[in-house]
Amino acid sequence: MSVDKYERIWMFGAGGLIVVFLVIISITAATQAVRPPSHIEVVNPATIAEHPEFGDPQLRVEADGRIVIPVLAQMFGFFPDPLEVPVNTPITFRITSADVVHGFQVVGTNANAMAVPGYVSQFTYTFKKAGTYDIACNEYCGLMHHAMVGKITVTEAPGGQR
Ligand SMILES: [Cu+2]
Repeated sequence: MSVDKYERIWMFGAGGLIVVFLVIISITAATQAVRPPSHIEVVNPATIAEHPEFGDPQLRVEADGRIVIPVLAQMFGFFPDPLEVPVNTPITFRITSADVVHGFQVVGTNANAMAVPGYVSQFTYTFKKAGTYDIACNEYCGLMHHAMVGKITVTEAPGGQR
């Protein structure tokens, strides 16, 4: 049985690529830890209950007027919940997990981050429309994953600002 010369070149080329990919995947898996893609900030999940920010997470207003919300994701809910924020105001979310990897997705927006134990995921989002939004966990985290839903109510800013 003979294989055409060009067929053989392509066979070895494709086989070589598979080997290269497997080597890259193996090296990555052996040397890289699971972590968020940006904003590397660490926190100890074992002592999270005593943490000054995440032990009893509460919405806070910084001296410069920014609204910051620390969020603790934990089987099977988000804390604090429900949330209430004003419309057209930048909201900085700081999210971590007490146990396994969870997701934090504000449904119908592009506000979306992973909640990884040991790390703080942070992003800032401005709601343009008042209303009530669901927050969904979009990383499978256990038996009640489907019930892990939070709520955020976006209210018209006081004084009728738009
Ligand atoms: Cu979850």
